[in-house]
Amino acid sequence: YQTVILFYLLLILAGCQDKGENQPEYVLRFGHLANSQHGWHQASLKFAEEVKKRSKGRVEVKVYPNEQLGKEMDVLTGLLVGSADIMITGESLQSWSLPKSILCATPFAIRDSDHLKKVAGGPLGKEIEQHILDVAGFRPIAWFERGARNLTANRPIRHPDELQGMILRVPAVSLYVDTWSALGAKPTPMAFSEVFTALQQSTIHGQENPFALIKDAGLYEVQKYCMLTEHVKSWAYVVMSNKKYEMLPPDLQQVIDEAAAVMQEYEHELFLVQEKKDYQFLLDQGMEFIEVDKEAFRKAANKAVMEAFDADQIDLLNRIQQV
Ligand code: 2Q2
Repeated sequence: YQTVILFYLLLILAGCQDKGENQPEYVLRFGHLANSQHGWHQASLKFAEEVKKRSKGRVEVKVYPNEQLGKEMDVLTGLLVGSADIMITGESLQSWSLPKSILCATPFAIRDSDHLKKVAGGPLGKEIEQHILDVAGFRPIAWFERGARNLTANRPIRHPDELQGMILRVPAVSLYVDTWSALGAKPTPMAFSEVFTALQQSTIHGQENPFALIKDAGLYEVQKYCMLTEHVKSWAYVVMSNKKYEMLPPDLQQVIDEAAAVMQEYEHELFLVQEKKDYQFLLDQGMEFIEVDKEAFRKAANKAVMEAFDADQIDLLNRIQQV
């Protein structure tokens, strides 16, 4: 009889211990706007896996694609109030009194992929990251190269003159509003998760994004033409609430840093092969690619940027262009 009781006691104890080992001490919510096909999602899952492995299950990262955790601007607030912990963002940070952050996506500032890597991964990138951390309390833990942004619409556009009257969705980025206004369109800020429906219902006529998002959000179903404007070559940041980061013990902070480095490298590898595939996919789906008068776009955009930027932003832009 006693042995039976002892046996059950042991079972209960084992159960408790088991629970203790399996329950994570920390759960981190990681949101982004892309869908589960997108490289950002694959990279986020890689991060979650690395964190779990390296923390031996003490930290769990839950990934929410498709703005499931909220629209980009709302998740930024979420990071501060604790309803989200990690997210992928970039130029939208401009609206958070982070003037230097817009340099990650300034029209015609970056020449090519090589230039982008030197800037984002070098001292100027560090300067932007430090600014984001110091001013807003968002801690950049990785950066992702993105494909060039291209304009899509249901009519071909070769010159800015043809943009007159076009209602163009842009993310909530004031420099994008300034630039597209100067180019002649009617830019209207909108969350990414609303773009497909808005295009379908023709409340907007066009949008601009890299091939990857045009493909993964199915925008080719509602847009016939892709104008090769390549007006923005940008990178995005994976940012974590610094408050949350600092709540973690040092060993787990190290886990985050290491897992983020693995995620970054993984995303860079994915990006290398993905761009060409995405282009081919869009072509196969019947999208038509249109060469534009790039110089005309560049000239008008540069003028808008110079008018919108303050002295510090112009200084940073100059330093970027010297790299
Ligand atoms: O079009 C979009 O919503 C994205 O490609 C955005 O450029 C991106 O998420 C930025 O808003 C990043 O801050």
